Amino acid sequence: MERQRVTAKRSLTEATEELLNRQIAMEGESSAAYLSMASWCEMTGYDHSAQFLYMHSEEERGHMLKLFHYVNEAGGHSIQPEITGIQHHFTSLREVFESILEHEIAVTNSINEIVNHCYEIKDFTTMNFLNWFVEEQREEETLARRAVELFDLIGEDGVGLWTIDKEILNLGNAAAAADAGE
Ligand code: OFO
Repeated sequence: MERQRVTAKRSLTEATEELLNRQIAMEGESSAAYLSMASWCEMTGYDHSAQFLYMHSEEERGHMLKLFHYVNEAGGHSIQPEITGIQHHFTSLREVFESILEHEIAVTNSINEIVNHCYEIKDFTTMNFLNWFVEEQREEETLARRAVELFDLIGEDGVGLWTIDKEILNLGNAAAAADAGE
């Protein structure tokens, strides 16, 4: 027999729970998408970008778990998302990073919508919790934008792509070091 929820009362609304579960799915999709990109990069010989993306995929799983624990601790039910439709093939390294930038902008918009919802219903607890994601998205977007800029700054001809591949990992390592020093 299914175990009943012990605490029936909670301040988390069903609407907020649903929005947070959608965000859980989005972070899970990010993790899966970046893992798939890491595989393509490794298979294509972009080893540094692959390393960056393997790390990034782990980071996204961390984001998903942060939300997962919050929803359950707030008296809700975190749902493990079904993840399908992941892209496995790419035409270029530039395409990989352009789609990361687009994806991160979509994640920022999604977080902002949930924060706005929390503000409107005065759920300041969840709003406060989401502040971490607001700041994280600022960093994630900057990182993705810097990676895309490398393609025009360095140029893809000659040893260009080889250099871009190395610089992408440098960007990732610098961001990780900055996070660790926080
Ligand atoms: Fe979770 O920040 Fe990227 O998607």
